[in-house]
Amino acid sequence: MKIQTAEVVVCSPGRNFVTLVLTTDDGLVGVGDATVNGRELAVASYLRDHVAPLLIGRDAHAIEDTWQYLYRGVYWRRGPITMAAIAAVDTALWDLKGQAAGLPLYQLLGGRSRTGIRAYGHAQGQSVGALVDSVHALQEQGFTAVRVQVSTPGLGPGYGVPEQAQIGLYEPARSGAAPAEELWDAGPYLRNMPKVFDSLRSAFGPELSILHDVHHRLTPIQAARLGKSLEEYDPFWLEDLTPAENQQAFRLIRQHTTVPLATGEIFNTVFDYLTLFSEQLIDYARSAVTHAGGITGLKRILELASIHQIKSAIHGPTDISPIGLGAALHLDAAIHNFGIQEFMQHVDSTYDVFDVGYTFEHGQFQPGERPGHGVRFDIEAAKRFPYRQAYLPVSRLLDGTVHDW
Ligand code: GCO
Ligand code: MG
Repeated sequence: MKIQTAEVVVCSPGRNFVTLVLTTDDGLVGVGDATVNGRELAVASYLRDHVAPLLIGRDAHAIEDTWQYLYRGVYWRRGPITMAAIAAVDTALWDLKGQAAGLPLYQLLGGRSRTGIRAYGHAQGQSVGALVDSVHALQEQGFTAVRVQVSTPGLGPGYGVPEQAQIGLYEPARSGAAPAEELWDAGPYLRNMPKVFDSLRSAFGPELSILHDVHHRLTPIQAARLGKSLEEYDPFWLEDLTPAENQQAFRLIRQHTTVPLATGEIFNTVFDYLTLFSEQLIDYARSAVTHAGGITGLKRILELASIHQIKSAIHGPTDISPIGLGAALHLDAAIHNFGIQEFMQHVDSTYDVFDVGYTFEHGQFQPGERPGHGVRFDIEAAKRFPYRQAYLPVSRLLDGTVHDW
């Protein structure tokens, strides 16, 4: 089975996505996701100009060799753009292998290890009241785990909360010639969050799994303080408490709190986790198929995580395309150390282009039984949704200093 064509499509059904479409000499079509939010054109060029020409004529079954060829052969290894490009190729090749075998991808990854894939949804609000309503709305959809994000008084809507006072989708990237700018001040945030969690536990009791994403904004000692202050409310996890490229920073947090910790959505190779794993500094690894070198790359990370009893929590925002989510669900179904799957729901127009084989019901996903990863890409429909320049916001402190968003 030889690769015959390799096409890169940037489209915007609801938001920007980068999709790689591979066809083979026996008429199969495999697709992969390479979406890097705010840098879509960079990864599209990497794929179109430097990778696609090298794929033509290669054996589509040689997944590991292709992965190593693209990882070691480029010399300038690692990084979000390189690893997203490799991810798209890898995911498309696993999709082709499943189709050639007539099997859903999870069967090639070891078969099912669980009956369903538990997901968490995104709840948000500009006030605690609006946040409570948002959690109720998710519970009605069957979610038993919710991520909660709320505005900090005096700091505007803030991360994870739509500008409009509405219960609905929060799309972080905003179209325009330059990034939007948001304010951050740790003081009011650290004083506000224990009150928010107290209200949530009063409203929903002890059973609901409550997750919160700090989004890289605290110093290590501020992170330790937040963890300690929320411990009595039993969070399912606190995510991205502090920038994790300094993996050792988590040692300080662990000294002060037993709250479970999640990080890694912006990581793209196993090397980003080595200290965090070996010293038990986190409990959930957040990398996605789309950003960590595909099924092959993420499987390697999660196998190492399993040695340290660290679980998966594959990143699943709207800027992971349905292809990236669909591929993740097959890993979720097969690996032993599954933790939870993020499900930030795509808007309807996204499904005009991506035909998914997975289902979501009663708070759980099923990967579907279609051969391959089961997500199909309508290249003609994609043309109706041209790319729109969009950036993730930039965060600044009250004195104007750039901060982590
Ligand atoms: C999450 C992430 C997202 C990111 C987004 C950036 O936990 O889902 O933090 O909300 O902000 O994926 O593109
Ligand atoms: Mg996050």
